[in-house]
Amino acid sequence: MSKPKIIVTRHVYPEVLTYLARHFEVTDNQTDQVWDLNGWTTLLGQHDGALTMGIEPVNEQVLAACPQLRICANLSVGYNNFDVPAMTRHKVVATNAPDVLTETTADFGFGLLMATARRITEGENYIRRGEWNKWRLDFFCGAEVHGSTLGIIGMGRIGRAIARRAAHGFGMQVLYHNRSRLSAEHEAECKARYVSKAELLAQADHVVLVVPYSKEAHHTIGAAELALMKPTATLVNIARGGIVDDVALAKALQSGQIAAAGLDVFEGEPKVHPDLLQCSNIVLTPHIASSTRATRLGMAMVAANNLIAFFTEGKVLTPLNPEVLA
Ligand code: 8YV
Repeated sequence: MSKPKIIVTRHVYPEVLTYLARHFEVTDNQTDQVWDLNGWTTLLGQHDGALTMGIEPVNEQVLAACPQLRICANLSVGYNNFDVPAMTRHKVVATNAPDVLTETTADFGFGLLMATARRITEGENYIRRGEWNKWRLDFFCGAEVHGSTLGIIGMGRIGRAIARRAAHGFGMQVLYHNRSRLSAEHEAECKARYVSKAELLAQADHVVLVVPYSKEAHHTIGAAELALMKPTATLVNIARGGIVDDVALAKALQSGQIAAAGLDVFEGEPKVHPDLLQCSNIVLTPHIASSTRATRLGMAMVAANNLIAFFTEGKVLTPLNPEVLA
């Protein structure tokens, strides 16, 4: 019997391809080309399954052109590239890769908070420009992290992992806002207090965004929200571009409405809004919060195992639309 045909949409570690090749006829993209929508749709239409990176659109228009397709397995935990209801209508299984990246991403979120609050890259850039010629008492004075108040918007697995670091490692007060309140057990574990978004923004010294992207979450932080924050506050976004209104943020950073921002994700990335690039009180990273070799390999393996389980046993490990399997 011929093997199912799957496509791996971008460069992956070779061991992932070796593993997949035991079960599938694999089309890889080890030259890491970025296909346009037509190219992507045409290629996807020639396969039974896809290992996707969380950025390729799988929507009504794409699905209509891919009648052979049965499953798309994201290696990311975020799945805003999928139109899940459309996938369900087309009987295409959708999976993501939760858990495997939680601690690594929380480490990064905390690192970005530290770098932003303590102005680490501003200091580095100053040295690189050759401007450092004497020490000053108020040199790159930043904001305290230990003992301060952290507000987390989006209290899923990654939010809770950041809260644990903050409460237990740095003695921070943790406030959170989420669609639903956590169980008493989870609140106690990360010593976190549920508050409204407005209260969180007004009280927090540092705000970290870990909310998944959805239409409802678009511009969770815009001009009105930035206006509620303390002028000394730090904003960190490791969630998705579009959760923050980048233009409003650039204005708030330039006018001193808030002190600093750390951004790993951007509206329209890999493009970054030029107004943000003009701000010195900002730390920018290119969507790398989960990027360690072990974690990225683990994420790819979760996606690979979803594809294998689906084609060999008719089930998956981390379904987003289990009704398709039923
Ligand atoms: C991924 C992420 O690296 O898992 C997610 O949702 O944002 C990252 O960890 C990214 O989505 C890959 O495209």
